[in-house]
Amino acid sequence: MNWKQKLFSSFTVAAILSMSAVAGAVEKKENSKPNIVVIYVDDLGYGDLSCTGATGVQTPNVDKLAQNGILFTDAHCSAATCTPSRYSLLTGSYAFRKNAAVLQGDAPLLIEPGTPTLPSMLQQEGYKTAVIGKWHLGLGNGNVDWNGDVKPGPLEIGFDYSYLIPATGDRVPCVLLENHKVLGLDQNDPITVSYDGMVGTDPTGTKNPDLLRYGADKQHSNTIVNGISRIGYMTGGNAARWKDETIPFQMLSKARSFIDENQETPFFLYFAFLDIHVPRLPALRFAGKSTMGVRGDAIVQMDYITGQLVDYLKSKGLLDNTLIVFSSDNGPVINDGYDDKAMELLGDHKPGGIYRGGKYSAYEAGTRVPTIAYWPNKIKGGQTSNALVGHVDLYASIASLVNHELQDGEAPDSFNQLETYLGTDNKGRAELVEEAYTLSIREGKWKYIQATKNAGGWIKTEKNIESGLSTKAQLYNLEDDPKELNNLAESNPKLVVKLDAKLQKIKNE
Ligand code: NG6
Ligand code: CA
Repeated sequence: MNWKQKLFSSFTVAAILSMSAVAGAVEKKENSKPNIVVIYVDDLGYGDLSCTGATGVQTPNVDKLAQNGILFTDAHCSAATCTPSRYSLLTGSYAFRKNAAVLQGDAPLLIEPGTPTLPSMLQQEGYKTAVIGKWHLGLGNGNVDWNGDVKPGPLEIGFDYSYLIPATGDRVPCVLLENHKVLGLDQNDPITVSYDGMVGTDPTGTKNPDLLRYGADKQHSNTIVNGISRIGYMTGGNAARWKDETIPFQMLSKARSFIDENQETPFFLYFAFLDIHVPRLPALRFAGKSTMGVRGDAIVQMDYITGQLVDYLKSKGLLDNTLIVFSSDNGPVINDGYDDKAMELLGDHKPGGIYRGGKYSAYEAGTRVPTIAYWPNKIKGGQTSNALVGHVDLYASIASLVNHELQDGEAPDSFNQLETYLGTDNKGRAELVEEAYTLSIREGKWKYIQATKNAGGWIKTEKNIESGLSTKAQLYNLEDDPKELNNLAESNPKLVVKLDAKLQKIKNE
């Protein structure tokens, strides 16, 4: 309460009591548990926002969240690819414990029903929960029938509502699911999906390159949907196939309905963008809105939709008591399989900011992603925090926020960092594991990257990204050398042994 509100409340108790119905409703909203919205962008790099130094694209709506909230400069998703990061976000458990890796579009559900999850914990605490957007955590039991009830899925692990892109934008099946059903499916045109070989007679990128809007590499040259060849084969489901251009708007519309329906209870919305992952097909109204071609235009679209979502919460009188966490599931990639001119049009924009590497990489740009916490009622605006934080901690931090006591085995790798997330302290984590085809550990200014058997040459040759993998141990002092240019492992053998032992211990916990 500010002084005006205090004055108002002390002098007008009687008046409020006489207006109890209306005032009671206002009080209830103010005192009740906050709504929680996690906005998770796909493949957005540390430097991809104007508030983190982007050139070539402006993100005024996201910048506003940062300006009126906290911008974290050393926050990390759990891994340098999508599935493991999302697994950790929802379970509060490191993804290496589950061997979580990028999943195909027909993979079974990775999180077993019964596993405590962020949404199931919030359900227990009286929240209504929804996931809207990219899932990529598997669906079904391993032999999913896309024409029937597609389950288990989000509804079986803690979400009350789901509206899903099943895997990635570049993987079949290219259909949207609402709860257990494929939306708009004509039962006379059933869907078959395969990652083993061709099904049906639909054109593919390999056979029909003349039908493509973008050229693609071999892995992305299977079934063509909406003029784009994808990874994997599908046939049928023609009426249900998505138009990439309209997905963010459909997501926004579903988010508004979810908010409408649940405005009287606290809610948790996991809003998982498809942008700015490939294929990048922003709606026409965003064409040319950046100087970077479709990758930049997709960032503009993401920013616009974020603004619309925030405005909607505001129009409903809900924004002040909503905690919004905005971030990304892994670092940036420019060329991820399609000839969309993202590389040619990049200019001097640095998608990973000053950091080395990118998506797939063990260097900092792999997991150090722009992260913003915003909550008008609680978070003082205009803050920048350099505390070391991990998205894996959102589970325990949010649990603390809603007074949920963690049970044994619940969110095992998640630490309560609520004070840091709310900006009332700047401590952050003492240590944090980063994952990217190897494991690294951060401790204060130090970062140790474990040696691997091979140096991940494909990341450089196929993606033009420095992998950060090496057959030798690596040790960096990020305070003096944030770009990870000077490997200090050989001159600090004791520290290497110590950090390696620490990592092993965490692995064996
Ligand atoms: C890779 C895909 C890439 C992307 C990635 C997952 C290649 C050749 N292809 O297998 O395009 O889909 O998986 O991205 O690398 S993620 O953001 O969902 O992790
Ligand atoms: Ca991703």
